[in-house]
Amino acid sequence: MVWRHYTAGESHGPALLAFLEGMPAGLALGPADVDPDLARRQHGHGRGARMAIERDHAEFVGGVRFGRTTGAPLALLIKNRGTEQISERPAGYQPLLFPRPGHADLPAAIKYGLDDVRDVLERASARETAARVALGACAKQLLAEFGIRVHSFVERIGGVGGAFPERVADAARRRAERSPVRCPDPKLSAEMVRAIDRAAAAGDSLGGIVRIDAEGVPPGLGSHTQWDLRIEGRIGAALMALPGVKGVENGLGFAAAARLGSQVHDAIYHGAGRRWGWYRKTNRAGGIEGGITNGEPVTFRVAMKPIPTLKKPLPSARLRDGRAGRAAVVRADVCAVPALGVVAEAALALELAGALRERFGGDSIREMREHWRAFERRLARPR
Ligand code: EPS
Repeated sequence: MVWRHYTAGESHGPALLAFLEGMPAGLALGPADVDPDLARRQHGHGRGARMAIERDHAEFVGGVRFGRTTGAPLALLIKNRGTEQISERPAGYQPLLFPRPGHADLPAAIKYGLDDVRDVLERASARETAARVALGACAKQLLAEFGIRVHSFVERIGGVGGAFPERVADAARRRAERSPVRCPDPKLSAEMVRAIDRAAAAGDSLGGIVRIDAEGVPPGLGSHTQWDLRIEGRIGAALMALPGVKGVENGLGFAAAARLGSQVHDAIYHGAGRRWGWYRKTNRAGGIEGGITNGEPVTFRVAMKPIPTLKKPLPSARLRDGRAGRAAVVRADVCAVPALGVVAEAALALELAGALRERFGGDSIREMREHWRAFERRLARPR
């Protein structure tokens, strides 16, 4: 079974491109399923002036006919509005000479032998995440066919954060969607907005923590039998690979290390009225045990570092000759944590949808449903 995706395109080039192979035939899919997530990614207090320029829209260039997938690779195109000429150097072009600490600027310039930071930032820019969000929205459509929903919210921005319950109510999720920082707690939201404003006024930037959950995930995705089949490893790798991410936790995560086993593991129950029969009253494992989903919500937390572009820049050294100076200052966001939640949803959705394809196979939605129903029948049978 093939399930792979990749993206191409630069931040200020003509467009971003996104490809996904492995989608079954017969799934209803179109821009109306993708554009709302593209818009959610663009929102959030702390974004820079670029977000007022872009109106992201996904054009389906391949894989869909008359509103349904055909089984062919999906190809999506998102046009950039904030473009620059890339075929020829325009008159008055200013290269960026001083790399920003914390950005890909220096390591990539060393690696590729470049002396203009713009050659790096064009592809390192988190603009690329628009393409991944578009693919994630397609994956979410597939998951939705099987009752699986993916959500996110912001737990912390800089020094402002709170503790949130293992199971989050739908009302809290709706509040997060209305919050300018995607946080379900209105008081914390207001404090986060103020913290972002303070950082902006000081010429600084802020990171934070987002929580992502998938509900309705069946037991049995991933496998304990091989390291690269373990589902938390696959999801964890996808989340760690998002721009700015420095830490990922599943369930209790690092906090589990300080507790006794009896305070960490989720006691097992079985009841006829339950969706999968088996269930837990707590979900400290974050829905995964032994590299396999256990039927509880899959939960992750993702930590993002502050944006590397600082209006009051840190010391740096010129790429060409190492001359001391200050890091480049360009238009940028002060905080992109609210957007990270939407991007992390996409990464989780893509990994879960891939694991779902592996588990239930089939070349069409109809075949996948037949396999899913056989699995449900097996779980429903008393042992
Ligand atoms: C980014 C810098 C800013 C952000 C950009 C990520 O863009 P610009 O350099 O054009 O002002 O707005 O994010 C996006 C364009 C986006 O769509 O998220 C960076 O350097 O990473």
